[in-house]
Amino acid sequence: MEKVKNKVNKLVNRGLDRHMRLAVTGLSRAGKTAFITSLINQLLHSGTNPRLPLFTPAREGQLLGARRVPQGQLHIPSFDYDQGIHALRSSPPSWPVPTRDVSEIRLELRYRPESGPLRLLKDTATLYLDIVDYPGEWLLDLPLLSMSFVEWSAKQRSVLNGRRRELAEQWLTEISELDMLAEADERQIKHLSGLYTEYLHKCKDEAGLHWVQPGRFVLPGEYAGAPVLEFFPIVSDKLSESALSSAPPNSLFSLMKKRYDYYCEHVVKDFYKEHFSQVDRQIVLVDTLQPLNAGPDSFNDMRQALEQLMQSFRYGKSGLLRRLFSPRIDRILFAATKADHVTPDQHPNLVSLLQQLIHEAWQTAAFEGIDMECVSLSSIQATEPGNVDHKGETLPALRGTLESGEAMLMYPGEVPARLPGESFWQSQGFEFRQFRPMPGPSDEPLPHIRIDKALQYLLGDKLK
Ligand SMILES: Nc1nc2c(ncn2[C@@H]2O[C@H](COP(=O)(O)OP(=O)(O)OP(=O)(O)O)[C@@H](O)[C@H]2O)c(=O)[nH]1
Ligand SMILES: [Mg+2]
Repeated sequence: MEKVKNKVNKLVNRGLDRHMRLAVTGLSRAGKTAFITSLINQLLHSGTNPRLPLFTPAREGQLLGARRVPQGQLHIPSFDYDQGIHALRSSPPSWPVPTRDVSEIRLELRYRPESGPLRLLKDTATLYLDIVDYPGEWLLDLPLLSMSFVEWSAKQRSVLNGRRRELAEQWLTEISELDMLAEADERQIKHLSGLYTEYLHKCKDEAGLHWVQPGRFVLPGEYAGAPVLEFFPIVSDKLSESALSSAPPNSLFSLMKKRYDYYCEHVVKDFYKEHFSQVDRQIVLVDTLQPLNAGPDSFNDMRQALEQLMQSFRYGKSGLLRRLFSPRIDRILFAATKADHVTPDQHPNLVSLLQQLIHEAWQTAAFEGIDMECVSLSSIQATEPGNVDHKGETLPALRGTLESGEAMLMYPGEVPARLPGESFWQSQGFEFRQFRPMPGPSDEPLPHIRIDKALQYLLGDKLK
């Protein structure tokens, strides 16, 4: 009898467990991996963590603790939290490495329900939290799903000017004489796709640009070497639509169109279906500081890439994501990352700049009744606020250690509260230096700025 009772209790408990899936989105280098690592770290320490005053369940003691448990999707690699922490706690400390493939982690959070039906049934309850990490580049592929090969090619052609044209020169020269309607030659396609991929790498590495499509070309993951990653946009505008629509099936154009369609259908769609269809909450991380430092081209490119990203994530009935996968997101947090790169007096400007950057997406999501908030945060705080004396005046400053090992006390500059115009770029620089993470004991939670605020917004109500 006792055995049966235990079994029934177990089944009831399991039925009462809650699940939640958090989508961490952001362009490449926005700080996704650092955010996930810090979030896991803070939660794993939550039973005794003094660094979470804004996270009510931890502050009030409802959250009993958290632990890592085997993830639900067994075919996906596990998020390498240990490697990230090891790097951060090494001597000298270093940042987690850039993400090259998708990975996932599941946390089990134990809490004391404070009210509601759960409180009547149990003393403790469980929330399973699933988080996915992936390279930022892959997110920019979502818009491809609403474009044909010809439309996508036209879009690529429209940005091939200025610095991009210079970087694409070799590829452009070699394709200039190409007959798209002639019979396809596999070796030639491989060679030219290689040159196109090189151009994308240069955009990213040499020019610090974000808008790089298709994203898998620069970070192929499991598709490395597969023919689905061998195509390129047609940049000649000499071919009429009717000539293209009647292109022979064995022509270069038809073969590339086929690969593009396959890429959309099997690579892009599958990725979103697998990782974004079940999402409950989303955090959008935006690094505004690095592009502010790099100059107007980089800033505008980041802005454009972010706009594209947010357009794809439209949640309305006509939104691409909704039409394809109908996610049930009810809250989105927009976060300006790496706030420890500026002095605390600049944090309000950081938030207001972010608000301007995501203004349109905000309007759309608000219309759909989705809750939203904007914050500035630092997932892993690498500097401490200090002061400098300048001409008899005491000014706020930052103290930290540069990647080179040099100790530094500096004033990085002011963050514009509005989208920067000509005068900002001409009159004022913003100095962004890469800091090393601060050293610290491995049994203590990582230092951060407002991760507890993010936790409260994303999880607080789920742990009641
Ligand atoms: N100072 C400071 N630097 C940060 C913080 N978060 C991230 N960074 C810096 O930003 C870099 C990129 O952060 P990641 O978390 O790897 O970015 P990501 O979005 O995962 O990038 P991809 O994996 O390439 O898409 C890190 O290597 C750090 O140099 C932070 O809170 N403070
Ligand atoms: Mg990453």
